[in-house]
Amino acid sequence: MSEPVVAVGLVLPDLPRSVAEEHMQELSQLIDTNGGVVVAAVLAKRPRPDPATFIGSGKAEEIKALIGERGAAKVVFDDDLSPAQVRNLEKIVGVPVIDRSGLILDIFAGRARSREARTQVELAQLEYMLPRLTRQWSHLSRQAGGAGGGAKRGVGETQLELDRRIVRTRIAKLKEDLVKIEQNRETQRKSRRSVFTVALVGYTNAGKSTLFNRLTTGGAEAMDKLFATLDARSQKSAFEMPRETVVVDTVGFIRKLPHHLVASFRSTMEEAVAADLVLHVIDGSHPQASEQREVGQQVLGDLSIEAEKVIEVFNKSDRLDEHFQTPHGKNAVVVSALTGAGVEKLVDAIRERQLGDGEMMTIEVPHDDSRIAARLHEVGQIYEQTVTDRGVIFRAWIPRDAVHLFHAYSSRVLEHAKVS
Ligand SMILES: Nc1nc2c(ncn2[C@@H]2O[C@H](COP(=O)(O)OP(=O)(O)OP(=O)(O)O)[C@@H](O)[C@H]2O)c(=O)[nH]1
Ligand SMILES: [Mg+2]
Repeated sequence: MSEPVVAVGLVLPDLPRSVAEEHMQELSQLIDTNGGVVVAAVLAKRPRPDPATFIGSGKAEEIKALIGERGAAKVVFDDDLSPAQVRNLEKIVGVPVIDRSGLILDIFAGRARSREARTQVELAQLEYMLPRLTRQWSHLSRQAGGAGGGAKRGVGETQLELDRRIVRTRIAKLKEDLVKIEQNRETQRKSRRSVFTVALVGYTNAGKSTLFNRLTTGGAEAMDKLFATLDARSQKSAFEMPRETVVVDTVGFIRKLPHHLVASFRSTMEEAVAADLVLHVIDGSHPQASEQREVGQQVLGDLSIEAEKVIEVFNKSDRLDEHFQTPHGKNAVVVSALTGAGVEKLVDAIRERQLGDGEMMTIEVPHDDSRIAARLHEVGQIYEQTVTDRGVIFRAWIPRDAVHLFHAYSSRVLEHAKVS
């Protein structure tokens, strides 16, 4: 059964209410992903956060009443709270209070499968927990299988000091483990240096794994949950490419991602840094698409990934209405990973990146024009050919200096001709 939760957000003067509501929508998705259900959502409006209770003690009392009314077991905040704010709030409302980082860390902990992801999440959790350890805290050293094993209290050391020492020791151990895991990854990456790697990055739930499955022979789990993917997974391209190509799926981003997670998932995101090409997947149908795009750009910037290495992939085109502004230029493609629409264009864009100076063209050669067919075989790289009653339609890469030879045969020109 889902745990009943009260969701709380704060509206500051510079935030439009509609945006605050979208953010609450996302919070409720996070809560749902974590096995909870929102039984009441509260937006508190204030000029600034209250240092003691974040939302003010009056609002906290209102929430307490709501909890009683709706039978809620927990309160979840859309923002991060200081340890003192959590304590003060819990005193008023009488149920556990979870902040945004705590919630996201919980989700990650529930999803982590590989040794690397589990190490990364545990490290982030402990770093988060350390300043929050208090005397009321359950004693770590007594927990079977807990962080400390059989640590004993030193002379003059309080239980709290012991708990902190146990956590710090564990943090140091996890950091060492991560260094080893990273070295392994690095070795693997070096062994495939001649391979062209394409990394899929972007906001959580944008459709990275669905697109990964389209571009490869599949196997990634895709679902309507936030942070379905935590591990970087790589697989060969299912499409024929000029170079041997591997596609890498990665962990998603979210706005206000807990900084402990950013730090510990750095090695996973290194996959994007090391990639030859980055596909920044954006859910174009999302009401917050432009904010999500900015979050992605921010992360790519933080990773020092140059813009030239990035193609923006506007996904979920099957859900777009006619008002959607189709992005222009070589660095943007519109696809539906679900239906496959536009994927061929994206694959062409990847091929073009690999081949450098040239263009992917669709060229229709009439049956009686053997001269141009010969020319095409001579200078082009042919990926597909379809025989029709009029001629043969080729998908081919043509070097820049030969593009003009085929203009009259390219389907773009043919389509124009049909219209006029
Ligand atoms: N309508 C529509 N839905 C899509 C499309 N692509 C993906 N989805 C759906 O969006 C949801 C999220 O897809 P995923 O591929 O898991 O997204 P992701 O980016 O890998 O998400 P995380 O791993 O959680 O960060 C799933 O329910 C998909 O079926 C698309 O082109 N159109
Ligand atoms: Mg995924």
